[in-house]
Amino acid sequence: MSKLPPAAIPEGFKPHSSHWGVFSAAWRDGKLTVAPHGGDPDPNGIIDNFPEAIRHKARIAKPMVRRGWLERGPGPDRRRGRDEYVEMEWDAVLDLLGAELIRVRDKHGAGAVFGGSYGWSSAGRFHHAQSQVHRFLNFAYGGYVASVNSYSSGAASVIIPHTFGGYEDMTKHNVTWDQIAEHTDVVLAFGGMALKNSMVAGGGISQHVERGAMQRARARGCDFLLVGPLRSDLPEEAGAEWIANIPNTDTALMLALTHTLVADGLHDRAFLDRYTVGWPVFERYLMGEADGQAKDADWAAPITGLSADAIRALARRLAGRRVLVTVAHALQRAEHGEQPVWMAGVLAAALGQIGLPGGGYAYALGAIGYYGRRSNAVPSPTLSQGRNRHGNYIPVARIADMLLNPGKEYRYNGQTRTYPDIRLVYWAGGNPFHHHQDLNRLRRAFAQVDTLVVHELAWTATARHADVVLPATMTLEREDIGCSSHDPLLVAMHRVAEPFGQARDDYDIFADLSERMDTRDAFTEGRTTREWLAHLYERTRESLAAQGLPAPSFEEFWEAGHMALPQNPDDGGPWRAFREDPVANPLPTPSGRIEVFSETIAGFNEPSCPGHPAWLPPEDVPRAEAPLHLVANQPATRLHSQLDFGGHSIASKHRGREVAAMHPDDAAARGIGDGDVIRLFNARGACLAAIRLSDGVKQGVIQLQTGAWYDPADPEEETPLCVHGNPNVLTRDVGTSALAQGCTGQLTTVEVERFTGNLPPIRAFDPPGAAVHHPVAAE
Ligand code: PGD
Repeated sequence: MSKLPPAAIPEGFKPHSSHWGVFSAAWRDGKLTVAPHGGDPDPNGIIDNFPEAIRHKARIAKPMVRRGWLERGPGPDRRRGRDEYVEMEWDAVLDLLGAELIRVRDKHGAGAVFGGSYGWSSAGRFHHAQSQVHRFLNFAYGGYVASVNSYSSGAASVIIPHTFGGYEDMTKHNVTWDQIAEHTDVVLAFGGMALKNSMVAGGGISQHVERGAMQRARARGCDFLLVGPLRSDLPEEAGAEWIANIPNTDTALMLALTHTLVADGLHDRAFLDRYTVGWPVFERYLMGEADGQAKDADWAAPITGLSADAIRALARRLAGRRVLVTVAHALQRAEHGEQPVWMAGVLAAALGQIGLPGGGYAYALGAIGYYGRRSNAVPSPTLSQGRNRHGNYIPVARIADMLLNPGKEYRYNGQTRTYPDIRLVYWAGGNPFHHHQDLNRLRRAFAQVDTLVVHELAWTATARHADVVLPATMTLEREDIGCSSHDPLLVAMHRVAEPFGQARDDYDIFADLSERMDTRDAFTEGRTTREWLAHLYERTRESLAAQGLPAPSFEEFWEAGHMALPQNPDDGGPWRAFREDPVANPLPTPSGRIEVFSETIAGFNEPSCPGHPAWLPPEDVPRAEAPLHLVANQPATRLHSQLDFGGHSIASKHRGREVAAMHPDDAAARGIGDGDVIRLFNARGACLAAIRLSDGVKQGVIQLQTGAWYDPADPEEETPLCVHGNPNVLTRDVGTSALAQGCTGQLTTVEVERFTGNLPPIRAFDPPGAAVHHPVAAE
């Protein structure tokens, strides 16, 4: 990967984009070559996964049907994930699937189809796989059981609307990186702001600015304070001080910081009076008047693993300075994940900095690339998904619960809801065997349905559990438009390669299936892919024209390859306006103010999420049989599980196995040396990984990033060993609380030991066994 002059597309290269960066690509001597966007100051190396991935053996070349499903027909089957596959021709497989879709629709209706299809798929906005599935099901079925929220921010996206107002306002229209570089004195980053996370943005990103902004802020004298168990969660450029607390104790630390501020009279009483509601109720809890326990530094010290003096000193250091509090998505992907999201805003309110340039609270700043930037002044092209008239949904991370417990009641956001009885699951553009927790439980859940359909470009474990596997094109094999709402570049994603084998675009597959459901015209609106791109582009062009700006035709945009978009001013968004006049510009909360105490949440009567932020001790804590915290975080060398077989991802592994990191003292106590293969295990499962020793990992913690493809040593077993290093065989499938039911995959507890047995081979990227289907003529 070489860096190019600004905005140039090298001779013979075609423009394209990915969630991890805008780039261009060409074939040179039979090999795909990629170059990052010339205007990108800090390109993301993940684009280097493409060259090896594009023609890799892990790609799916033909439609495949699971033998058991083909021979015995639809129905619950624990052979999923264990069976072999039968190759079929496109027409035959679409006939078969069309008939099954009609059977389920006629017999069970839209409420028996789960079409949530969560997943990031690829950057292009037209071939966005989730939108394609939803659109198809909305026309073919009139709807489907959907999923709400995300694995990224399941807890935050539910609590923020109750307590601070709009989730988008909190994350996307708030403090920017430019403001930090210019104004901030202290960035107090709970969970850090790891560049591997901010270098990714759904829809694409043309300029990775975070490293440079931290460098500028630091050079001006800004202090970065990293609270968390991994030193690598802020880059070297930030020159951060590392406050290594015990995982999932941040709420206790925030309470103690706030307690010191109040006890010392350093809190901003005028701000709290004018801009918040419920502070007096919370203050009684904080100071111990409500329950007899002051949440002071002495109380927090043993919980957090920090000294009481250090906590007090930290609080005093914050008072009176331009402080920005941030909380990584990771913190709320854990038991009671709502609490640090809420409490961090209360701490920022006590400091009185909310709404000032570079100050206050910016939840998830640094956790993903579209936060901390200016928004575009024109709308992005987006595909309409149609209308889901069925209306039922689950919180996204409750999928296994739903499949295993049809008819069971559960609580979500103040409601009592009932799990539907799902017969057919349709997935495109996601990998539940990457994103979900307790994968052995997920296998049992997928064994319950009649039919599991998956569109995939490669043989992920999800594809290996499907009944019908339809080969999808990779982004480089089709045309699209790349953009996100906070990146100033619209990208004409040109086709760079022919489809692999018989792979087809998700759109074309759904168009042909719609034919079998009698909904083709509604689904396609009579447009080819190129016509759709021109159609979707028109909304952006019209808005440019209405603002009197140059508005090139689609053909001109396509020919140029890129187009710069105008952006809105960096004006602090609704937070600045609220600070300036809270009556004229109230927050969209019930009170119009920051809710330190929420009557709405208190009214839900959930012990797992009371009416103000509180310290709720987690259940999953280190104990004899699982004495280490496992941090299962986002990977640096791929996006989630995507292209795990690409060169950049493979290069980060140790002899093919994923690499975990732990403190040398924890390793020595277990006779483990650098580079050894270890077994991580707990009551739910076990996996192998190689080990790297690092004093940048807090003692008592082991870190294993997500995204290594699940690779069971013996798929016939109920809880097989994953030989490759997928931590989701170990994580817990429980919701954050009864309020949000978010994913808690970031943290669990494990034991580890040196693996001394014969090393099992890694077969994650080998296609499953297959036979050719020879249709037999009817007698
Ligand atoms: P990806 O690996 O991006 O993971 O979960 P997600 O399911 O989004 O999956 C996308 C899949 O789409 C890939 O298999 C890719 O091959 C496929 N694909 C790409 N393009 C196309 C296309 O055009 N068509 C089709 N049909 N398929 C395509 C991510 C999720 O994981 C997220 S967002 C988070 S934040 C969570 N993070 C954690 C975590 O921190 N810790 C744990 N333990 N677990 C997590 N899971 C979550």
